[in-house]
Amino acid sequence: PFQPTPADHFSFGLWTMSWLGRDQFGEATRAPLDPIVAVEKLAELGGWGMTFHDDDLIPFGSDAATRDRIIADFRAALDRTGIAVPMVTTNLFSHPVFKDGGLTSNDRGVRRFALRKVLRNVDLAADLGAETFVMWGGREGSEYDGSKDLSAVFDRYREGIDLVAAYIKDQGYGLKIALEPKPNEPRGDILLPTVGHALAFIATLEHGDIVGVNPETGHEQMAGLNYTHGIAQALWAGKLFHIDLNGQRSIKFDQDLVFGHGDLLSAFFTVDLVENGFPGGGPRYDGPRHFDYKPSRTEDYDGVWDSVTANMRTYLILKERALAFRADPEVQEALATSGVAELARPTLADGESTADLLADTASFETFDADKAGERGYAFVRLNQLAVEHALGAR
Ligand code: 3MF
Ligand code: MG
Ligand code: MG
Ligand code: MG
Repeated sequence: PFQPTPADHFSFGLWTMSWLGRDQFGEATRAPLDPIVAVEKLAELGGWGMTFHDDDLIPFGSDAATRDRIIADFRAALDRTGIAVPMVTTNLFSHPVFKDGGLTSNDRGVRRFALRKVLRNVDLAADLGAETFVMWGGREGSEYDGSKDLSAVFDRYREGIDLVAAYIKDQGYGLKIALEPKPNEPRGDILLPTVGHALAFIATLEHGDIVGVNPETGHEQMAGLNYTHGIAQALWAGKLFHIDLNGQRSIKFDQDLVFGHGDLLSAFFTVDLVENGFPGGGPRYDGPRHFDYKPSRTEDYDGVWDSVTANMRTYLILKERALAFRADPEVQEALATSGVAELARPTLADGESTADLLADTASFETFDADKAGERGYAFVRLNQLAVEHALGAR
């Protein structure tokens, strides 16, 4: 059991298994990984999709002939293994040219270069049949508040994203853009730090219809926020285009642990939402189950492959647990006691006006607030049932 198959739609960033363990304080702990080997290994382990930044596959600055050869070899490996490329993203953060940002660098020449790099990669994404184009603005931000015009910076961000979205439409590509929020790291403060900020920004775009979000578990948790709530609001808004699953243990540097190796109970409810949907129905997420994590630098390549499997197994175990939770008659009774389904009922009756509400004395003048305040919601019992299901004790 819990053996992943392509039908599970598990995808991984090429940069995850290829991470060599280089960090702020230490050198690489592993030798480079050939992208072709990564594709073959992912297929062998039951994965479905491989995603990548342009520079993960094609080293920055490669000439056109080298680029074409690398892409041809990669495509051959995809054909051989059946691995899909559901998402592609652009590296606007590694090269020194992007140290003050890509689309929002103070340097206009850098902004134009960044746009060209993105558009070239959009063409590649479409060519490989990707559906989602992720844009993580890791260097879009600052260390010092006085270093940016904090109004112009959003004008430039909007100009850049709208230009890319318009290009996608003009070319007739089926791609959608997913902005990935993160509060900090590598910049001291990154623009669009949370799902909420990104959603508010998208609402100002001219081509926002094809722009949504790609929330990452650890990124929301780095800001002390609830990931499941974040993806729920994005889903509710019709904007959950992609997800980056991983693990994070509280507010600190971006740990990129294996999914479930951070806040396990939060991971349980994330899987519950993705697999079971909202209790009362509503929009569902049907995109890739994508992992964006880093195999710890303590691991050799056996440990890397173990960690790839760990993400998928943890997800499948939590999926089984979440299905059992919702199917348990005791849970259904507890949900009813807690009034969970009551929330799906509109607060005003069908056709009732605000004037009707104001005239309804039962809702205010004779409403017994003290008595209503005595109601026990029994949320603790409900949560204990979730914990017991998550732990396999039921
Ligand atoms: C960094 C990230 C990024 C993005 C990637 C697109 C290097 O914290 O999460 O990965 O996920 O650029 O998915
Ligand atoms: Mg990340
Ligand atoms: Mg992360
Ligand atoms: Mg990510």
